[in-house]
Amino acid sequence: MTLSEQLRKYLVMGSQDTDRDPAEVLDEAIQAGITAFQYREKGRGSLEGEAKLELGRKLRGLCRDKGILFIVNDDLDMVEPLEADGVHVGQEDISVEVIRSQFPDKILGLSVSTEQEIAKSSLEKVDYLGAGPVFQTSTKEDAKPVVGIVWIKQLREAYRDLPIVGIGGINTENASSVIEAGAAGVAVVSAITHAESIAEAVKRL
Ligand code: TZP
Ligand code: MG
Repeated sequence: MTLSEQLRKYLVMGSQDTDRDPAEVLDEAIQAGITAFQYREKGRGSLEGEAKLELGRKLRGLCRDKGILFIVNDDLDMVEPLEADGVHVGQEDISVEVIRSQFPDKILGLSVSTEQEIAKSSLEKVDYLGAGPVFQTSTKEDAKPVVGIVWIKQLREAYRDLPIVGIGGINTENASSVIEAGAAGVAVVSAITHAESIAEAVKRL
């Protein structure tokens, strides 16, 4: 599978995103057909320290068993302990140059929301772009202004060789518009973690 194919249905989740056991949620999502997972333990109610690492190990194990990409969000110090396939960072995090020199072989994803962010980022160091929030989201409290489908199209035209993953407010109704705009995949939190039926939601995505 190419990286683009692996990024197709990308679940992003931490314990704060579900009232259930996150391992159960991830397991159901994997069985239903997600292709990638990002461990994003962040925001109100999230775990810290050893508990965070412990849950990470459990989720990592599930992904390894099923050959699902396992990416950690921001926490560079979890990459090695969890033997992550990669790391996803935003603009507020350490620069991608530094991360690339520290992890030459890991998959590196970078969130971009504006032209200014693009201008100050070394895109040649990254393996894929996270673009969003495409639609309104209530999952991330400090989310940037909505960028819309048009941002996916712009990135697609400007960076032909970089897979793009849309994120933010993507659900079973609007996911196809994100792919049609040129995204390799859709990254979702609540469309899966708050679904009545995870199996159904993943299939419809
Ligand atoms: N980054 C930009 S929007 C977002 C993140 C992590 C949250 C997406 O959550 P949802 O529930 O899929 O809108
Ligand atoms: Mg970040």
